[in-house]
Amino acid sequence: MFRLSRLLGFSVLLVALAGLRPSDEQVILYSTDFSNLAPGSFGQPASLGFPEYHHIPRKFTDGWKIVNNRGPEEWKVFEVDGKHVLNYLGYNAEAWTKDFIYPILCTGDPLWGDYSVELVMTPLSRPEVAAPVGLLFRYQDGRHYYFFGFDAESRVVMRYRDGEKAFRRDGWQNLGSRDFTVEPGKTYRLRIEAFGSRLEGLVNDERVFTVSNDRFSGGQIGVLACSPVRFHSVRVQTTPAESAAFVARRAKQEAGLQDLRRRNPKPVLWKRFSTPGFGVSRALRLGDLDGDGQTDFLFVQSIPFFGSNYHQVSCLTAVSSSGKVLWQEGTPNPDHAYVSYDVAAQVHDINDDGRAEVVYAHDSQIRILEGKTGRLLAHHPVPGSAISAEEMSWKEYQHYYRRDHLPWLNVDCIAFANLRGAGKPLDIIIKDRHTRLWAYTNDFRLLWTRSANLGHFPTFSDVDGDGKDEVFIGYTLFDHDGKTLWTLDGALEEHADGICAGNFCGAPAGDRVFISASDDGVVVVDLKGQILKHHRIGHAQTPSVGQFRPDIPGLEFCNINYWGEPGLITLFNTCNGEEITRFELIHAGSPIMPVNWRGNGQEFILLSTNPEEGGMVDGWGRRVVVFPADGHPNMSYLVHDLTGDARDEIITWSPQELAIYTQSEPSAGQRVYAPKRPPIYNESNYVPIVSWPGWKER
Ligand SMILES: [Ca+2]
Ligand SMILES: [Ca+2]
Ligand SMILES: [Ca+2]
Ligand SMILES: [Ca+2]
Repeated sequence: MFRLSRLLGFSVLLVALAGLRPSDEQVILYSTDFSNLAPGSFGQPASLGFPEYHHIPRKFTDGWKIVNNRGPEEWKVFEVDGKHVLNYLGYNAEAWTKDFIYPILCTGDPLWGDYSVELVMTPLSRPEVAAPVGLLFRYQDGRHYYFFGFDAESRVVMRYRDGEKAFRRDGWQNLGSRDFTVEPGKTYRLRIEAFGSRLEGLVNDERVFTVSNDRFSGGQIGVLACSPVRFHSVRVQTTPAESAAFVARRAKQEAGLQDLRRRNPKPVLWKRFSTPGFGVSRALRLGDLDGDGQTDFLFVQSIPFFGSNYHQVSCLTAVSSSGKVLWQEGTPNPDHAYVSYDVAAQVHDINDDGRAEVVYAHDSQIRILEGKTGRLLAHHPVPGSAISAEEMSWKEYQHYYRRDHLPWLNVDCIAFANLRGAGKPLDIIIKDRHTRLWAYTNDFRLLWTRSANLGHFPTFSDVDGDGKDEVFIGYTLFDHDGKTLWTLDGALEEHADGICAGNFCGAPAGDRVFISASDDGVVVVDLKGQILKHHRIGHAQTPSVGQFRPDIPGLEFCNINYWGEPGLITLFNTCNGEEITRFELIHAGSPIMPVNWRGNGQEFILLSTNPEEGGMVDGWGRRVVVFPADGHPNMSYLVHDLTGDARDEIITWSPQELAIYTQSEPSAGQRVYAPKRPPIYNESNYVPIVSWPGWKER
């Protein structure tokens, strides 16, 4: 999004355009010939780290944003005859992207309304293998926009996209299509005039479509490329009246945003310490390791293998609440800071003696260390890795390597539940990636093991009220004894990235299961496993539930997309399962976390702690809290109340250091919002964060 200063600084050029409308003076909203881009890779990541749960900045792209994260490396800038051109040099033919995810760049302002766009481009692909290339206008997000350009089979088309029709099938709605011989290597000038509902498309000044459509009334512009193409220049223009109206809209929005920000506490630094050599990416655990009542930190380094889909823990470093190293197990190495999977390590009182242990998988063992000292208390063998004959779900995940390539289980994650009815979470679930789970007692007697399409991390809830937790994982609900209560493995296609259950609405019989189901979208299920709603919103990733919209009954389910259109956030009403709103502020899909920042009952959504791209967003998609540009680490982040006032602190770190932000002022009022969160002993890069309502009297 452009900043206001930049917006007001744009050169208001008035040009009389021959052939458009004789008397129309035009204002240039945006113009580029790509000369500001350096030849070479376009928009590549600027640092190490897996963007699924980290903030990874990209190198300078002159205001252009890469919407899609399948194949962004195929965008390249070349210098040809002294001029810079932007090329897309991939084929969008892979199973993961074909026909439902498109390589897209966008730029401009969401508040742009009526305008014309001119794109000069040279298709490069042979006609028989060509795929869509062209321009986007009135872009809303990575799944909603108009397209005008060349399609396969020598056609010029105008259409709009409305999400997805069915599993991995795009939601194109055709507005116009006609034969057009596209010569590879020849340069074409595509022009769109979008004024009100009248949409006109021209190729080389020839008007090919004039249609009336009002699906989207304004938005950014972009380019779309599914086969090799070269872009030379882009220009966006509008009338002086529309330009003035846009500037007024922008100023009004900015003033409103500044007002909202003024009403919120500012993030102020509370603690900051360095983590020399032992620091991590998103492989941090919280817990009171030394038993002094304050929350401490466990940094987990690991060495990846099998294409970074598996890993071995290499170093644990326990650090006190004040930043002092308590103990270390293994050899620290900054090269081992990065993860691209879950982390099989937790802090939990597994032996029920009132003191925390560290429970982690290492090689062929589960090891239990004393939290205060790191002393080895116990170790237990992990299960063998053999795949049984009736086990089928591993076939879904062959790209992760079969677990039986090793003789023992490479443990994906560890979670604690109350399966036996002890009244405490003294039972253990471990799993592979992602087809079998094992349930153990806290002295590692096997309770049961099952296979299903598991996805990532389990959540637990005693939904039948017998004092024993049921296990929600993947598309399946297991009873406490491992009995399958229901499964949607046959009904859905892909895998669950996050599942959570409960009465989020608060109404009688309001229990629901919400699944962020990767390419299956968001699925709303009742407690008997009946699908009530199915929203095909793209690759649905780690969700959260919180009080993001106090004006709407119940809590809101908040999903962020990752693969495909990362950063697209959609809110759902947990009472009726319907979509409330969606917004795409950034093109990164890190887990979104509810933040009890004000303590007044309204929660915000943490995007990241990056000063420019991050911040906290309210349930209307407004960035209402921003972080200071003070050089703080902002690769990874967690939300947790550390000061004891019920409002959340933001823990933010990089492999080099860790910082904690708290509010600039105390909360007002007789009581403070004090939501109940998932237990910190069940931390995961895939755990849905359900923020249950609660209040604390002062
Ligand atoms: Ca402590
Ligand atoms: Ca203990
Ligand atoms: Ca139960
Ligand atoms: Ca606090």
